[in-house]
Amino acid sequence: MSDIQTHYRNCNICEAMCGIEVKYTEHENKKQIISIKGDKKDPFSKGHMCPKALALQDFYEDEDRLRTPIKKTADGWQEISWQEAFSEIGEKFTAIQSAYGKNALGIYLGNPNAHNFGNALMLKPFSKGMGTLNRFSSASTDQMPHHVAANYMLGNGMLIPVPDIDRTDFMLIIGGNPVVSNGSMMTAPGVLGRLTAIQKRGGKVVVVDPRKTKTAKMADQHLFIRPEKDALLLFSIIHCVFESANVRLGHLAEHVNGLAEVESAAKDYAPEVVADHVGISAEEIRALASDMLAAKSAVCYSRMGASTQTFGGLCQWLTIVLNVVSGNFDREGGAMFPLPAFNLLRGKTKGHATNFGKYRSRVNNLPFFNGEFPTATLADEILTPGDGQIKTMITIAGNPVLSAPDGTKLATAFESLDFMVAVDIYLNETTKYADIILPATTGLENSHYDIFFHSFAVRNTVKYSPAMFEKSENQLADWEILNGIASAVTGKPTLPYTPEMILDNELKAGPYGEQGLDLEKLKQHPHGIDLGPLKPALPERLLTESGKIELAPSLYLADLERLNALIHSPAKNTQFPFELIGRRLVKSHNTWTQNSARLVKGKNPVTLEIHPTDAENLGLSQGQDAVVSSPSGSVTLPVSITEDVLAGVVSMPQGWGHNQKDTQMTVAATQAGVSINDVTLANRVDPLTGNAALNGTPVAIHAA
Ligand SMILES: Nc1nc2c(c(=O)[nH]1)N[C@H]1C(S)=C(S)[C@@H](COP(=O)(O)OP(=O)(O)OC[C@H]3O[C@@H](n4cnc5c(=O)[nH]c(N)nc54)[C@H](O)[C@@H]3O)O[C@H]1N2
Ligand SMILES: Nc1nc2c(c(=O)[nH]1)N[C@H]1C(S)=C(S)[C@@H](COP(=O)(O)OP(=O)(O)OC[C@H]3O[C@@H](n4cnc5c(=O)[nH]c(N)nc54)[C@H](O)[C@@H]3O)O[C@H]1N2
Ligand code: SF4
Ligand SMILES: [Mo]
Repeated sequence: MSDIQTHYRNCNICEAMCGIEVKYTEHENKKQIISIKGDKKDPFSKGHMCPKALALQDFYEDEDRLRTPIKKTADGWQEISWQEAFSEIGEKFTAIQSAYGKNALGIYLGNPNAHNFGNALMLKPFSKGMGTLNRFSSASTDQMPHHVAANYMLGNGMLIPVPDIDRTDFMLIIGGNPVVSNGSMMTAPGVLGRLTAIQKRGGKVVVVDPRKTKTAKMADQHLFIRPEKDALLLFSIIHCVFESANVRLGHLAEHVNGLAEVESAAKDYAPEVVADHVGISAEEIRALASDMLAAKSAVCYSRMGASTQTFGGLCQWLTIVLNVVSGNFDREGGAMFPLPAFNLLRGKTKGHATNFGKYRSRVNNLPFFNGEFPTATLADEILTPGDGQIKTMITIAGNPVLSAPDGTKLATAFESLDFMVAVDIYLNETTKYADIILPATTGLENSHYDIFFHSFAVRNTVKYSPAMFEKSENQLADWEILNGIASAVTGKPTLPYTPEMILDNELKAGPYGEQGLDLEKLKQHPHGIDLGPLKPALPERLLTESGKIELAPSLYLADLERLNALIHSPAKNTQFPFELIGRRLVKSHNTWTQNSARLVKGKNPVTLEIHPTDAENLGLSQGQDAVVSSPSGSVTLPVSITEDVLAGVVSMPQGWGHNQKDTQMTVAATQAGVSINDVTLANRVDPLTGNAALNGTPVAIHAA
């Protein structure tokens, strides 16, 4: 058929940045999608995509998706004009901030912002412009410990090393399940292929996880670890590196501070000391260390399981330490630094690093970092009266009622606000508390450039995607909505430029600008351009004041007392004896993709995985309902009895629970499941970084 046309772009659902090819027809200015496939000519993803990309069509066509601003009235939700919406928001925010102070406005930013070209550029100036310090985001229910470690050790929170997966001979994965998540803080489209390639070239993949995940199943070795004991394991491996006199700093020898402090600290964590606590034998730990050291190149990569836990800060610090001391830092096959075409670190000078903890949160004394306070404390900041209390909120592409610890408490908090605004595409568990919802264009309606994830990519590539669908007259992009709000509140837009103008400037000023890279060139290369493998970049790109890698920043050493308590006074929780961990599913992304019928068809995936011995002790049989409870609440869901989880540990999916009244995600409601965050605890954080400790939640289980 001759009228079939093709649109090339990147899928922007997750961090993998897969190139896709969308076939469509066009009649009377209306485009109809025929197919979505992986783009074989994308130099990075080479045709790979996952089932979620197909749902981009569903999100575009979704009848539940909001397309005009709506306002809550006594007679229910009513459509209003953008102008009406902006002026009411302007009036309310201004009145509340004048009465109670600037910090009376709270801002919460969710995960899709990181995948949204316009907002990735506009949110920082927008948030600053609103004059409040009460800013929160999903970063602190996720990767904050990575930013803190990079900040202290390398001089900037965004200077984060990524595993050189395509050249490594040994990959140690701690608390990550990239085969399902498609990689995180490691943009590596088609990651399963990249992992298998390690094995094909004679290398080894080792997974450390309390659950035998899909990644663990394909790996050469899987070690079950007790939740939240990763810092002990990492220290113990580092101990072995020193003990066997295998510290190899290579080209970094003159550029490392704090080696002696690390060596001395590591003395306390011999494999024999930590083994029982970690649940991995001393022999296995020693073998792991010597395997890593024997490999031609090796890298330790640790993710969600090792950051959203009470020792997340220490884990991310020790991951970098291990890569440095084992001689695998800034080196082919080790942990390396991407050089993105839009370089977020352009112009940054040494010693500028953010003043961590310059402010402390009012109620729980948690650190402000990277322009925000930890989300775990948001509910308390709203519910606790006093000077500085949050009275009004705006959520932007976030669903913290389902995604943040103790979501039910957050729902109560949102309900108590004087006024709330949500910039979102759905009427969901969070946005239902808003007084006004402002729906943005999404997915295929937006142009796209990945501002953030090129900075974490395992190869340097670059790509711009134009919008496929033209937005209708009454629609606005997220960044245009932010400008509308900013203008109504402050009298001027957040930024007077379009995202495309900023991109073009940055490309020209960036590391490939001299080679003629600009937006025009990207438009001529719809599949993207390959810029080559990662290259060694240190010490030149270090941004610490000393110009060196800071291996032993004092705040980490100060946190060791807490780690030592794990060994010397281990606590047993008799009331809540199980440890709850989360899991991700292939066909859902966090809380928001469940309104796609093709993604939620089939058996309900929201089950509680439990070990056969535990199930037997509790008298639970396959498929029977169990109640999971903690001090914050309880949920009831069917059990799935499996040896894939460690005894004493239970696992349930994150991102579910679309069963609430007054929401409108009709497809999602048919397979609602329950929300894990009805039982996680807002007061369980990593005190070092303030990151939520979503994994390892102590819970009780009994038959329903
Ligand atoms: N227990 C537990 N909790 C977790 C996790 C876990 O592993 N376990 N994972 C954590 C992690 S890693 C993360 S990142 C967070 C995510 O936490 P959140 O970011 O709060 O949750 P999301 O589901 O990503 O919410 C996305 C929201 O954005 C809306 N949306 C989607 N697309 C668009 C768009 O184009 N524009 C606008 N304006 N809105 C849009 C959706 O409707 C939805 O309301 O959850 C965290 N919570
Ligand atoms: N399909 C799909 N893909 C996604 C998402 C999704 O919802 N669905 N979400 C995206 C987002 S926002 C993110 S941040 C990434 C996350 O990407 P990953 O970190 O790769 O994904 P998780 O599945 O959260 O992996 C965490 C692993 O840690 C394990 N774990 C839990 N507690 C511990 C512990 O104490 N120690 C150790 N060692 N392991 C532990 C869990 O069993 C799990 O296997 O995935 C992204 N990709
Ligand atoms: S892995 Fe799937 S969701 Fe992630 S970018 Fe690729 S196609 Fe999209
Ligand atoms: Mo995330």
